[in-house]
Amino acid sequence: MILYDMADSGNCYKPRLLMAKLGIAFTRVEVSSHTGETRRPDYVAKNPNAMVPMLELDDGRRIAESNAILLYLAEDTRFLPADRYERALAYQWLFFEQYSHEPYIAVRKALLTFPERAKDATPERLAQTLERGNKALGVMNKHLEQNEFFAGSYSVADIALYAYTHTAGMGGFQLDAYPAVAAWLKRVEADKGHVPIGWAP
Ligand SMILES: N[C@@H](CCC(=O)N[C@@H](CS)C(=O)NCC(=O)O)C(=O)O
Repeated sequence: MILYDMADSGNCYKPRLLMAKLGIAFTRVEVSSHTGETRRPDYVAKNPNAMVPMLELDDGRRIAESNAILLYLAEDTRFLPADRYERALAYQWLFFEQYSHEPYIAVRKALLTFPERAKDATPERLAQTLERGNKALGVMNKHLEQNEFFAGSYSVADIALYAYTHTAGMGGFQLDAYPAVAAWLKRVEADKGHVPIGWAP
């Protein structure tokens, strides 16, 4: 399989982390948004949404959207709960990650650390992403005060939420204010086969 990937992207880290844990061999092709490669016509022909990650299967079929890739890879493994209710919880947190978490926590980090995004880092945008990102961290903290993981045991939901939560400090979020989240980050890192964001096959 080929993963169209970007080394410092949390969205791309999600499938990389799961493939590392599953011991799945893959080729990674760097397509960086920093240099505009995601918008190159040959890449847009493959993914009209002009984003990474994208997984290309051995037969040439392709899957975009990080959480869809996670669900594809996790089928019949311990990373997708067998129990119907817990599986629904995993979906719940995957959708939460994309709608209520990533657009604020990932985006604020990009606004503050990616030179090409600096022009978008207006005071209004920084204030909005800070407020909504903190709301998401609060929701996670509340859940994690009562639960070890997001959907029963460690699952794709933890992978998806870990990807940008562990670097939230780079976006100006104070993780110390969310002790249950901080403790969960350590549990995720202690799960068998964990690799850091910089890992590549
Ligand atoms: N919802 C998508 C978001 C992917 C996304 O935002 N990818 C960024 C890199 S982290 C990207 O490719 N941006 C392209 C660009 O800005 O040109 C997913 O979860 O895969």
